[in-house]
Amino acid sequence: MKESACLLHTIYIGLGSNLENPVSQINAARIAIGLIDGVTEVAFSSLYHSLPMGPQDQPDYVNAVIGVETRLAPIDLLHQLQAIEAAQGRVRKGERWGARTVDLDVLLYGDQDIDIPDLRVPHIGIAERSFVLYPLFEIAPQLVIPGKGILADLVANCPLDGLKRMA
Ligand code: ROI
Repeated sequence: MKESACLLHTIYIGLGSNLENPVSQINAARIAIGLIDGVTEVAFSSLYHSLPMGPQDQPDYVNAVIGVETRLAPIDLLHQLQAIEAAQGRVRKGERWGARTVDLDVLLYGDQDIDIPDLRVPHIGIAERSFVLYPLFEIAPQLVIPGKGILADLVANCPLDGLKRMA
């Protein structure tokens, strides 16, 4: 990968966990993301306690959003994030929307629209999910989301759905 040929992008990644001590999982993933070669953390939101979206017979979640700068291509970043998920014991059981030790979603990649196998950016549910919008707004209140609009407006129209910022 010829990193030098690529521009520096600001990327936002959503972190979510509801198994095996979610706060530790989120903190471990944050550290691991910062250790990816060519990735620099520029912002990290508070941790948020959230009710499960999707099947209700699973534990509550802890969510956060990290902002990073990198020249890595989207697919290379995705592979690095998948390796972190695997290292933290994430098992994909084929069940859609089931519990997970850690989930790392590329929410935004600069102002790009990306649609390649395994990666849609902006992330598909970004505009409706309180556990994504509120932490993102905390660290990047000025953002405009390609195809969705002004982040502040999306937040204003998104119910909290039980989301609570943790101390
Ligand atoms: N629900 C919440 N509250 N937080 C998440 O990170 C989360 N992630 C998911 C599904 C199963 C959709 N529900 C979630 O992937």
